[in-house]
Amino acid sequence: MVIKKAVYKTSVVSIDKILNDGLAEFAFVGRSNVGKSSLINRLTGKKGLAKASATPGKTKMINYFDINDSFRFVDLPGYGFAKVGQAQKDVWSGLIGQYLTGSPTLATIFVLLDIRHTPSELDRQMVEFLIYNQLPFMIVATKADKLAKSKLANQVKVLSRALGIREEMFMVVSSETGYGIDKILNYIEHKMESNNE
Ligand SMILES: Nc1nc2c(ncn2[C@@H]2O[C@H](COP(=O)(O)OP(=O)(O)O)[C@@H](O)[C@H]2O)c(=O)[nH]1
Ligand SMILES: [Mg+2]
Repeated sequence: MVIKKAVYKTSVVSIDKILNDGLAEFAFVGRSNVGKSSLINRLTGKKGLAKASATPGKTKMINYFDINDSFRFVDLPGYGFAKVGQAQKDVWSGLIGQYLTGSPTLATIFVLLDIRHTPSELDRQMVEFLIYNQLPFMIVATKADKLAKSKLANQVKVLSRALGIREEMFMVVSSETGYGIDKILNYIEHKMESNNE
């Protein structure tokens, strides 16, 4: 698929403001700094679309982008800022959790993990939450350019075992080099086709 048009739509900070107009949504979740905004920029070919890196304000919002006038990308707040404890547990009962369980047109949730790191407790909780709620998700292992190509496949095995998720659910990408970006675009294209059947 080619993304010809990508425009910022809006940002919301409370659940009563989430969009609900029937457009299919592809959401991006993961800890802060894992590469959510960079991936959206790379997929759309628009460098400044989702502000990459530390813009603290935006990171607490749900940011929507309209793609090809036919679906949306949704940049979700990063988890992992707060210290472990009550504040952290509230992530799932808070905005992210409410968005994920309250968005009937969610086509896929892309869960981003840094390919170099063992999944954190919060990554594990996220995956459990998605499985428990029977939500459609895929795992995206980011920053592939930071590892030798020969090590990528084995690292996917490691992550797959750590999470108890089959390897077929993993896509490996680099927003830096563009590695794996076509796979995600193809995946989205197929998902949209099957949505329209
Ligand atoms: N080397 C490398 N750096 C990346 C990649 N993706 C993101 N980054 C860097 O990681 C940092 C956080 O990225 P960002 O997209 O803002 O993460 P977010 O907080 O999940 O939205 C920034 O400094 C990016 O330049 C990648 O594929 N390769
Ligand atoms: Mg971001």
